[in-house]
Amino acid sequence: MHTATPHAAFPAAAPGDAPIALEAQYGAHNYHPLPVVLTRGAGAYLFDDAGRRYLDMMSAYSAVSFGHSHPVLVRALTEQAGRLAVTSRAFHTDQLGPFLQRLSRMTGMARALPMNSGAEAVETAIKAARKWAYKVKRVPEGQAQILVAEGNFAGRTTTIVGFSSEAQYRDGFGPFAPGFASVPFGDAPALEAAITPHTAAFIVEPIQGEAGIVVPPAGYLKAVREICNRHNVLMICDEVQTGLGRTGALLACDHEGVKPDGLTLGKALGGGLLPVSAFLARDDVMAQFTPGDHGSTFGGNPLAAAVGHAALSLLEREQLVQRAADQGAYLMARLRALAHPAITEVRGRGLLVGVVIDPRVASARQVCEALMHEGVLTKDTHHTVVRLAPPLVIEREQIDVAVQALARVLRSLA
Ligand code: IF1
Repeated sequence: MHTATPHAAFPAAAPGDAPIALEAQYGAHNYHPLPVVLTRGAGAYLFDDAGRRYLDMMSAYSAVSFGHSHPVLVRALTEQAGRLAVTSRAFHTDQLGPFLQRLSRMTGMARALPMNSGAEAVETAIKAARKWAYKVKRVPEGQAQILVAEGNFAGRTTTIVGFSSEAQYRDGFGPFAPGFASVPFGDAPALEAAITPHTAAFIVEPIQGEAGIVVPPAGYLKAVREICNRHNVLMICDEVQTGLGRTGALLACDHEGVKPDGLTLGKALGGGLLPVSAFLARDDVMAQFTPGDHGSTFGGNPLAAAVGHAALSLLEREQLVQRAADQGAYLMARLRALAHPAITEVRGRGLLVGVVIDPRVASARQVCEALMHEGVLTKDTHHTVVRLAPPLVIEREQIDVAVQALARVLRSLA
């Protein structure tokens, strides 16, 4: 009797668009995906359930910088998974220390605290900044303030959406944590004017991703650094999206020669295979964490550490930072050379590029849907911006294919 199949009455999933219907019926509707069902990825390509091939011009919001299923990373993953995957931080492993050393040395930060998602890394930064403010800066208990930039995106936790300037991200999810205030992005004097004796930190993306690939004026990060120094405020850069080569520098802060006091990394840190994030900081900031203050069941697990370590090694070995700079410059030059009237702006840095579409011609979503039919996958942001952020391993010929597809799409929509 025990061998009877308990769910024999349930129909098996049918082929075709059944996966979409199943998501619609059994999932929460918190996303609006393009109508394509992906089954396989390799390098800069994705394949759907009908075997059609697509160029991936989004790379999972920069998480797949190395391309899909990079063999070196898959090997690191499978070898470690077969040996030791998850232990919790109740014990040491042979993988965590070397990973943290590599991560700290590459980024020039003193220490790293591993987490899983980007949002958790930002939450870790918030906790570190507040405790540093109370214990080192001597801000009165409960009064620490953290400044953020308008247009920020740092994840979906209740604390983080509480300081978002996007109404939809907040609507219905309050009450929110106090202790945050916003200043305009790219405006250094506004930051300085907002600082009070209780300000612990300023958290900022060097280039705002979700806001529509917004690049601040030249000199902004340098000015922020000077202001933070002057007022003993921590400069914390959220490089979950911009870090690890995406913008043509290891860190986007490097473009202005600026070193932050705290840094969040995620996405590409997991090699496109696992969620791996980290908060990195200078010594006196990280020293605020003592045993029991903070943690995560999965953070720093040996599987994540092995894959993260392999991803950092690969970044260096394949010189992907320089590659992002070169291919990004080529992509932007090709897009600008289109000189298409429906494109009102091409902006970004490295392989993090936004193409602004004239809303009188089409919405960015319409462009992305049409691009899908041309074999190019990407995602719109803020209704008017088509995001182009392919794997850093993308070839020039593949960039040409994507740009030609965009030109065809714009011609057909105009
Ligand atoms: C979604 C965009 C990208 C981030 C920065 C922290 C996080 C993110 C700078 C949190 C996450 C995401 C998440 C994704 C959409 C997305 C995004 F469309 F909003 F603009 F990447 F470009 N800091 N970014 O960009 O990381 O907790 O998600 O690992 O749908 O929410 P997470």
